[in-house]
Amino acid sequence: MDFIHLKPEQRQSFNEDGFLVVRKAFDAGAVARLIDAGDRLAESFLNKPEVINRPEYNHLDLRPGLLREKALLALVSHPSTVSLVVQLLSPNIHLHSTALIYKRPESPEAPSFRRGWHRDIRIPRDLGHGGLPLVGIKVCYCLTDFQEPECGMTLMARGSHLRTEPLSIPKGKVDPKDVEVCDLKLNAGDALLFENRIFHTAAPNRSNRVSKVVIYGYAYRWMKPEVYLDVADARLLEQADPITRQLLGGYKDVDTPPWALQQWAERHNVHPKSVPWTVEI
Ligand SMILES: O=C(O)CCC(=O)C(=O)O
Repeated sequence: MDFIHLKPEQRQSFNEDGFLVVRKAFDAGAVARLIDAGDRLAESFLNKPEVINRPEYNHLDLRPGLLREKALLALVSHPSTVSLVVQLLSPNIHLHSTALIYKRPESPEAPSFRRGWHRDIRIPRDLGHGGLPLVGIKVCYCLTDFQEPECGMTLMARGSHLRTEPLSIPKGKVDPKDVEVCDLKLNAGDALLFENRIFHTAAPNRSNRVSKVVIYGYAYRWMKPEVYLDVADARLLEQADPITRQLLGGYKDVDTPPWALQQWAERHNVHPKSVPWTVEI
């Protein structure tokens, strides 16, 4: 995997906002290959008759089976995004989740479907909202342009990753009042990195085209991947390059060092802080 240096201003913006936009993360050829692959997986969804006033009918959130497509498998170790994830999180990571999210146009009058502000991985259910750890980063790859308001992009509450309480939503409304809600303007080929603690939500697609994204989540290797990723295909692992093998869960236990990304990071002068068990006093 090629090394892409994380700029200090990118780190700062990720730390302050809880998300980071990477412009032109993949080229037009990759966009076309990913759309081909995504459309194949979404074929029955795309061929359903349009029911404009049934928003639930117009959203596809497909989780299993993505890695059977070559273009989607190649994305697992995509340099311009995964390099940054390693520098923001750690070399000790693996793929934690996959999703193909397509949204067909919805009626502007229909109530907002799946508007549900949340933090990822359900950690606050156990630990509460205070002092939450950063344990995972999702990469949202845009396969279509997102230039209009409410055209299907996931909404981000800027800076809410550091919030120590639930979001406050005024009665009868769907969005919080005291945080900046970002409906980001992105192009096909751009990627949006966002961390597990940031409050975010699905948003409607009120445009006249189908919106398309692929979202891959990466997390520390001691975090159990989503159940549909559990059984890594042996043949797939055998054929994969060492970094992809690590990301697909190729090391059986967490005591095995994350050799592939650790060596890659060292080669590129990325040295995660060392945390000893004991210190001499
Ligand atoms: O469908 C969406 O835009 C929301 C995706 C989301 O909430 C997630 O990936 O955690």
